[in-house]
Amino acid sequence: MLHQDTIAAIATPFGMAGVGIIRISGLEALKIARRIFQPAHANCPWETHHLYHGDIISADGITILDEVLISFMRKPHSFTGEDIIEINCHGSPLIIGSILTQLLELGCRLARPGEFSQRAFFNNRIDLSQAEALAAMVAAKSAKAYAIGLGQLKGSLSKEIEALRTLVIDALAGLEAAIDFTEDTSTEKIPLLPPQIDPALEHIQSLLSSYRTAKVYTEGINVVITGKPNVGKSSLLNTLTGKKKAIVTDIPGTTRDLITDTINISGIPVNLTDTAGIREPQNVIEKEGIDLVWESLTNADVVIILLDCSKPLTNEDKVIIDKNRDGNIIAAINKIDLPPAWEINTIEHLFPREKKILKISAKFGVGLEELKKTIMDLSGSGDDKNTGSAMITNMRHKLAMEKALKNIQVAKESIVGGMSPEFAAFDLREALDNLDEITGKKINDEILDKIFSSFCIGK
Ligand SMILES: Nc1nc2c(ncn2[C@@H]2O[C@H](COP(=O)(O)OP(=O)(O)OP(=O)(O)O)[C@@H](O)[C@H]2O)c(=O)[nH]1
Ligand SMILES: [Mg+2]
Repeated sequence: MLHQDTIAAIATPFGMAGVGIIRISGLEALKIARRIFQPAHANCPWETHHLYHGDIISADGITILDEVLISFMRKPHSFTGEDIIEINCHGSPLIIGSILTQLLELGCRLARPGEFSQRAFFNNRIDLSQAEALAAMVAAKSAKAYAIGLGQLKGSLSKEIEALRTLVIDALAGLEAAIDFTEDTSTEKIPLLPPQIDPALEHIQSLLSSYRTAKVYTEGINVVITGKPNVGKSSLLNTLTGKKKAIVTDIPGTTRDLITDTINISGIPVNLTDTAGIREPQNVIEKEGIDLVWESLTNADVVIILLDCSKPLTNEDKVIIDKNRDGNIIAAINKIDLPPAWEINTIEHLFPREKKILKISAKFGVGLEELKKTIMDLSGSGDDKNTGSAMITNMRHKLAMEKALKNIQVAKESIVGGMSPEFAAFDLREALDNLDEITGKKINDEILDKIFSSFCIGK
């Protein structure tokens, strides 16, 4: 697709920095660059993928706006598949802004969010799943999430989809032959199940099963710290994050709101939530806070139930344990630096046998390495074996993949049930469309616009 207009945008974040980058893409990119760039050396051949040193000159041709390095990537061997110019200027918002203004005056249009990636997609430089991988890399919260995105950008997911398409197309070819055969002879012939159907189903199921692990890498693990008032929940949040995020006092009922922060454990984001202490609320504010706790517990991947070993257990502790006993819980016995009012063996019967019971001191940072390790074990994220292969990280891809799975399953059932092969062929064609939604081979413009508009400007 040939875009007539030339777009420009600032590709680096707003603010002061060593360098700022302005990107231009389109038919006029080189022509416009020549009008504002004065090379330091008389010979400036504008060879593709070369960097030139010189000045950016204002429209009156007299004032030097900045000293820059400028690069040129000639189509089609550029990110967008169009001519691209990148200006590396000094990272002053003032300078970057004035160069951009000048580019707009010379005929560039300000790029919409994600428009460079959208052009790369339309010009077949990348498929839609690769464009989405790029956005995911920019937003990655952990090294592993970034690595998965990079794998997808390099085509790991696209290759899997292509392999799946081949299986479905071959299965369809087998069915179409059976349909022709039926028409030729006017005899009923029950087709055999094409040999590609079961491998295709297994392949999709294995990709779908990667979603849970991938979600841990991309979005992180949600860990909620709960317990009755004053057991040390806020102290634990503060020590784990190394910040004074939450107010700590010896007055029970100090925390009212949910307080969240993210830490990184072994390259995986762990979203911690400190909560109000659970007890019979003493006023409406506390009640609201406690309602929020129950809500946050429903979204928790791991729940830390904190107990205070320096004071006798109460009915409140037992209610909290009881309400969470089926969840992914860790019992953390806090304040072990103080003389104990009870021993671990007196509470073991309150938990299911396999539950982990740890001793910690939130205030003095004792036992926290073991606590972090247990969080990782419980979330299943210590299991690395999947990260090298293609993974599904994107909800849109997951939904399309589930639809493809369903359609292939229905096709299989209708063949096995002895129905005419036309029915199965119809379902397999639907499955192909579902796969093509992922790579963007078949997708409507509205969805495309929605996807790209969530990208950054300049990307
Ligand atoms: N000795 C000792 N004191 C602790 C420890 N952890 C917390 N404390 C103290 O216990 C008191 C309550 O701590 P918080 O962290 O505010 O407890 P909380 O569970 O957040 O309390 P609420 O917000 O009221 O629900 C404070 O005085 C802390 O200093 C610990 O490991 N050892
Ligand atoms: Mg608190």
